[in-house]
Amino acid sequence: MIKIIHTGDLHLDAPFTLEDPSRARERRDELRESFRALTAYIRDEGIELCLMAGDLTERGYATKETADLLASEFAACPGCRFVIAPGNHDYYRPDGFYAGGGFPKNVYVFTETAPSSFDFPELGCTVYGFAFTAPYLDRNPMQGVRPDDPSRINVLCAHADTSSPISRYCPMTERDIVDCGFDYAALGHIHNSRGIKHEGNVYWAYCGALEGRDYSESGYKGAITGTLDKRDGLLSVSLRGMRFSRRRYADDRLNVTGAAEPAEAAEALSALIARNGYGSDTLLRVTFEGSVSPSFSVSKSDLSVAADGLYSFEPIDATVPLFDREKLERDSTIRGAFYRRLRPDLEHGTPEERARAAAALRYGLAALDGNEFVDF
Ligand SMILES: [Mn+2]
Repeated sequence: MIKIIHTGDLHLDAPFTLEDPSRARERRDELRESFRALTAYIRDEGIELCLMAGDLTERGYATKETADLLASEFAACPGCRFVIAPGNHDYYRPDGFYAGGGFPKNVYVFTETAPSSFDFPELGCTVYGFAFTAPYLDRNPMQGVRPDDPSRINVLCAHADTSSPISRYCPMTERDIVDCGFDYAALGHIHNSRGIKHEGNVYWAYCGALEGRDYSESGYKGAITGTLDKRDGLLSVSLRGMRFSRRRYADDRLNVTGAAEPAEAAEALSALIARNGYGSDTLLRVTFEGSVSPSFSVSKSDLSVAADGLYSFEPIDATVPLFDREKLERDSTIRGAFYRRLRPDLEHGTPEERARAAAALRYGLAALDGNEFVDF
């Protein structure tokens, strides 16, 4: 039985796009902390094999400091073998990071696109894989490759894309994975893990990113860990996801139909935050939607008290000022005519057309009412 952990898509040194530059720096440091938490776990649990499925660093941003961090953390886990399959960001170059990284002896890096393997007889395990050697890899090098010795625990560690057969990032279908017949395929590239899949005795998973970096990478992130065992040809796999991320992105929606006052949006936001347990670990974005009074609009300053306990907060106003639409429908003045002119876009437009028409209605009705519209 071997104890493994599967990580990847760390993107150490990645820039975080946050409004506040000090927060962006803090997030970069926290990402390093998450990696240190992972290596601490490796030590504490006696993990024997760490599969690193590419994109350890961000292209163009990897620093000497990051190389030193990786080397020192690997060295601090002498009982664990680290196998690295470079991806499209940290692709292998003879003059690059991995070639001259000064990594300790327990680090094994794939260096070419042709399939190769590292054998660990003491674990009864062989790890197959390949490296990106450029930002793109248009074909799947593992096609037709089978494990040499079926009595071993045979693992694939690879940066590959199962989402499209024409991907430029090593297109690999789930059928390809099953056909290869590895016991476990530890994959990287897709930053949101979809859990551990299997067909028959072939298991595979994306570990996902270690820390989310934007709202498209929402939820807690981490690694996959557990055991692989094979006795008398009988495979047993026991793996689970484990959180290592310090924070999470959350992208939520709030329907505020009928709202006329900013306080109503604040109240709805407070309830949402309480309901979903969003706290100081959460970077929350909320899209406000629904038909509202034409005088209503969403502004960050009105919501700052409600959002106070969050790490960061970003509101998006997608409300439509249609709350008194029946009245506008019957309105025979220029207000009604203005509304009816905008109605097709408000009701059937693309999201951009709707947003533009909604803004036009707000500004227009406010102007017709003799109010100067104050935009925040
Ligand atoms: Mn990646």
